Amino acid sequence: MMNRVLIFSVLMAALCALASAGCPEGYTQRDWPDQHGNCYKLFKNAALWFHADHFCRADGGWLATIRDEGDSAFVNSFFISNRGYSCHDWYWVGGTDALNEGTWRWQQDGSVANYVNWGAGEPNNYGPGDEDGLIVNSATRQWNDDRIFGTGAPAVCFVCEMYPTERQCSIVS
Ligand SMILES: [Ca+2]
Ligand SMILES: [Ca+2]
Repeated sequence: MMNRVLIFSVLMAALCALASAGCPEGYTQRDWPDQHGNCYKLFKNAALWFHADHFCRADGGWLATIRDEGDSAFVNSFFISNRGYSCHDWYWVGGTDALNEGTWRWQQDGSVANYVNWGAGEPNNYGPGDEDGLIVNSATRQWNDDRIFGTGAPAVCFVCEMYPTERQCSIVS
């Protein structure tokens, strides 16, 4: 009898945890277990990388991370299917080499980008200032480094990412 009660409690707790994972309004949850079912939102506002990074942080997340081919495909199709008429072909994600020129890291956790998908000749840190923000061409999924603020910095749509929310879940016994 005790065992049954215990098993029931564990089962309910597990169901409760599953049911309570979710995303804040405006965010879409990715199919678990891909990136732990993280939440994504496309901001259809043209912004500099610098500002885009700030908006994602303000929401409790980060500019999207692309750790592998699966992330690249997911984030790109998420962008394409949600962009409507507001966004152009390019969007910002969370890679930057602002800290150390040439070393690309993710804003999510500062980890070095091992998977990369640079377009031909990129990253080139082109121009008088640094190009330290990671911008993606949705037509090819390939990357370019571009300016994060200042003269010539592009303003484009951007994708924010965050962990699923854990809501309070009480079991009445
Ligand atoms: Ca750079
Ligand atoms: Ca470049």
